[in-house]
This record gives sequence, C-alpha cells and structure tokens, in this order.
Amino acid sequence: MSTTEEKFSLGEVLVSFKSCLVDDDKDVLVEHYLNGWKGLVRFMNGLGTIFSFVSKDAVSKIQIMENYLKGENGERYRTLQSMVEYEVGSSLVDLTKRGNHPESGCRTILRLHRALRWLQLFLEKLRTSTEDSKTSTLCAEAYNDSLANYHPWLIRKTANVAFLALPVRNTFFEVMNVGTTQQVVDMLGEAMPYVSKVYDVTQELYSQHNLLELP
Ligand code: 1Q0
Repeated sequence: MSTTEEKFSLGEVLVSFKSCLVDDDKDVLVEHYLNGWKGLVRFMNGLGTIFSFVSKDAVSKIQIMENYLKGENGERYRTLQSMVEYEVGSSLVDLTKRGNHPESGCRTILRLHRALRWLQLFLEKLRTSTEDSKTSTLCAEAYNDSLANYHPWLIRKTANVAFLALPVRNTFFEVMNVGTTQQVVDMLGEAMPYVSKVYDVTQELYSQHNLLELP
C-alpha cells in the first residue's frame, strides 16, 4: 500500500458487511456488499502482486455488478432479493448451461458468495490461531474446504502455490491495521457474525430459488 493512500483498518471493511443487511436482516444491499468486497480487494493488493490473478477476477465481477447498478434497471439491483426476482422473473439467468446470459447478476454474485465462505473460514482460523500457526496452511485449508470445490485443477494449483507466499501471522495482523494481536482477535470476534449473517441470508435466498449451481 502506498504511503499517500489513506490507511484503513480491516475491521472497518468487515463491519461494512453489517451495513449490507436490511429488511430485518433478511435482505442484502448490493451496493454495500460490493463496497465490502472492494475493501477486501484493497487489502489483498497490499499483500503483493502474487494475488493479482485473484484480484483481477474479483474486480471484474464487482465491475459487472456496478454496471447493472448504474444501468437503466439499476433499481432492480438494489438488493439481492430484488435482483433474483427481476433476473429470474425475466429469464435473464442461464440456469443449467452457459448461453445468452453469461454475466447475469445472479451467477456473478454466486461467485463472490462462494468466495465469502472462504473468507469466513480463513478469518475464523486466523482468529483462533496461535503464534506458531502458518497463515499459508490456514488459508489453504479454508480454500480447500470451500472455494476449491468449484475451481478446476489449474486454478487450485495456482492458488495453493500463491498461498505459500503469504506473510507470517504477525505481519498479516500488522497489515490489517487494527492494533495488537488481542485487538485483532477481538475485532474479528466482533465483525465475523456480520459476515456470517450476510453469507447465510444469501445462501438461503439462492437455495430457495435453486440458484446454487449456476453455470
Ligand atoms: C489473502 C489471500 C487471498 C487469497 C484468495 C483466495 C481465493 C483464491 C481464489 C482463486 C481465484 C482464481 C481466479 C479466477 C477464478 C474464477 O474462475 C472463479 C469463477 O469465476 P468464473 O467467472 O470463471 O465462473 N472466480 C471465483 O471463484 C471468484 C474468486 C473471488 C476471490 C475474491 C478474493 C478476495 C480476497 C480478499 C482477500 C481478503 C484478505 C483478508 C485479510 C487481509 C489481511 C491483511
């Protein structure tokens, strides 16, 4: 991260997932969800160019969604629920194989949603880790238990090689810009329930509409 860039704490990014939740925590605001991702991507970029293949994909998915939000049907993309109703109701989603709608909002959010599960597992592992835990191992375990199931061999291989370049736990905690190890642990304890809630609400919505396997 450059010195001119304003430093911000990972806690602020994670708590931004709290502001996604609307309608008695039963729906998710797309704009705030994307803001959460943008903050995360910024942290990831701070870890070095080794993750640029991940960052590029995340950025392009965020961009797809921002274009919908700015577009003439932007209001339909205000929340995940309204997006699903609109796209599914207007047959704007490829349900079984890729066809006329390769970049639907539903399939794009699904990719980020699966990545959110990885984040949830990884940060929980970090929170409960000890001084001698290896971040690369924690990250690989979280990935292999979640996102990896949706990735072809080559991406899995590349990701697992990239993880080896992750900084050690202390450095990782410093980059989060939260404070002492105890403060990081406390911050994660406070923020993770919001991330989990957003994950659960999205999972439920996608499951109700049979959208969890979109191509
Ligand atoms: C901290 C290390 C970051 C490690 C990221 C782990 C995830 C590895 C994922 C590898 C993705 C490879 C790129 C392409 C994949 C696409 O094929 C796939 C499917 O899309 P499609 O259109 O081909 O069907 N895309 C995805 O699965 C989406 C992947 C999005 C990943 C978003 C990751 C954002 C990372 C955030 C880092 C947060 C770090 C928090 C802690 C920082 C503390 C300093």
